[in-house]
Amino acid sequence: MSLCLMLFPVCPAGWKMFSFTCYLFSNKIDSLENGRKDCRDRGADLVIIDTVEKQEFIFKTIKQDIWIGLNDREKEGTWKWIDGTPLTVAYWRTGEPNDGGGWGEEDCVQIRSGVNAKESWNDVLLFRSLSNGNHMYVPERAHVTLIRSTT
Ligand SMILES: [Ca+2]
Ligand SMILES: [Ca+2]
Repeated sequence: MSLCLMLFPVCPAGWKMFSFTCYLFSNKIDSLENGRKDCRDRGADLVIIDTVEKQEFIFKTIKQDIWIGLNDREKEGTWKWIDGTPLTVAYWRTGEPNDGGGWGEEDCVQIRSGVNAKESWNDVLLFRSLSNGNHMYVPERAHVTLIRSTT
């Protein structure tokens, strides 16, 4: 008789797994602040992009622009992730970040869908008044449940 024990990570129903982290592509559209609150209510937070693989995964899965957890609200031009880590590798659109280019202070970041994966970030106003200020958001949940399977 042989017994095989395996540990494998699982995500809650409806969430997608990538690299041992769960993502919910719910197509929900809201303001950055409401989006972040919804993420946190789910035990998650806005997406943090720390590898090129993750950038490509998120980019290819989204159907519209999304908020990500990056901002320079504390100090203009100093980009920080919502977990406090500084930005090291970025995927800005050409000409971005432009801090609004005179239209206002852009301190929050969206990933534009339908452009190039590695050139898709744009800094935007927290409350966009020029156009629709609501984007989709993708909760990212770092913790996965480990369950033990015996076969
Ligand atoms: Ca800014
Ligand atoms: Ca911009």
